[in-house]
Amino acid sequence: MTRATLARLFAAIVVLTVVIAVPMTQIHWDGTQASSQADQIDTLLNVMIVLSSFVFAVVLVMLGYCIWKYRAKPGDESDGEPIHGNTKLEVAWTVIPTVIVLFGAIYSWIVLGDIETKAADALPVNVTAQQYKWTFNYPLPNGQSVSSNKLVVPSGRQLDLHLTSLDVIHSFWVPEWRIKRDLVPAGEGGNDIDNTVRVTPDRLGTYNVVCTELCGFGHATMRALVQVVPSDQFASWLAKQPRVKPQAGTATGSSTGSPSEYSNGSPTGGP
Ligand SMILES: [Cu+2]
Repeated sequence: MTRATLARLFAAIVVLTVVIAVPMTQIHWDGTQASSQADQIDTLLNVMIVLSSFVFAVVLVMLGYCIWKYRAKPGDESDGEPIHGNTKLEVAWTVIPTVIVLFGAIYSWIVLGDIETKAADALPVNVTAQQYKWTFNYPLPNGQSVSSNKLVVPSGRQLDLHLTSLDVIHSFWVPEWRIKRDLVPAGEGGNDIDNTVRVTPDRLGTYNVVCTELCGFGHATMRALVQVVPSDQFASWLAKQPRVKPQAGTATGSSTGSPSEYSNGSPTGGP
């Protein structure tokens, strides 16, 4: 292969990469950005799209080139040349993908470490999945709790979601928040799978929790409403919800629930 051919192939790969990657990165795959993590995740996704487009372009261009260059002439019934090995090529196609994969792994690791750092005032919510419904439980400081079928959360405050499944594997996903985590049922000896996920909703509105793990016949209907509201509105919503009594044996105070832990400095309606 001459230098000129190599340069032309390289140019074709670059052009094809741009042709694939530019439209792909313009699409908002997961809707509007509604959490403080969304921007970093979208940037990560776009970098991965560009890298994947490059790899795809290399494969397509080399495939097309080989089909054209090494096509059999009409009437040519002879065997191909007996070729074995090409050390330079093999080193290249081992080292380049290794570098790309390592880059992707390290970059993702840094982004995940960054967006999953726990905030001091994180709001704990227990999320329980079962075929085919979601339950959200807000533990209160006095041992009582509030249980809801929709996930109402304050805007601008980190959520510390603890995920449990009662039957099979489900997956918690709010596309606009860009976070997704599996809920794995505890086996013998408890659950050693990472079962918390943190996210900071920063855009008011109504969204959906979507189960994104095929979990049975009702999987497609396994959704729950998410409402992101201002923090004072959240506190008054929480105050109006009926209290769930603590289980026997759980230490509890005599007062009714004080939602002050959830108010984030805003006035609360009181229970
Ligand atoms: Cu499910």
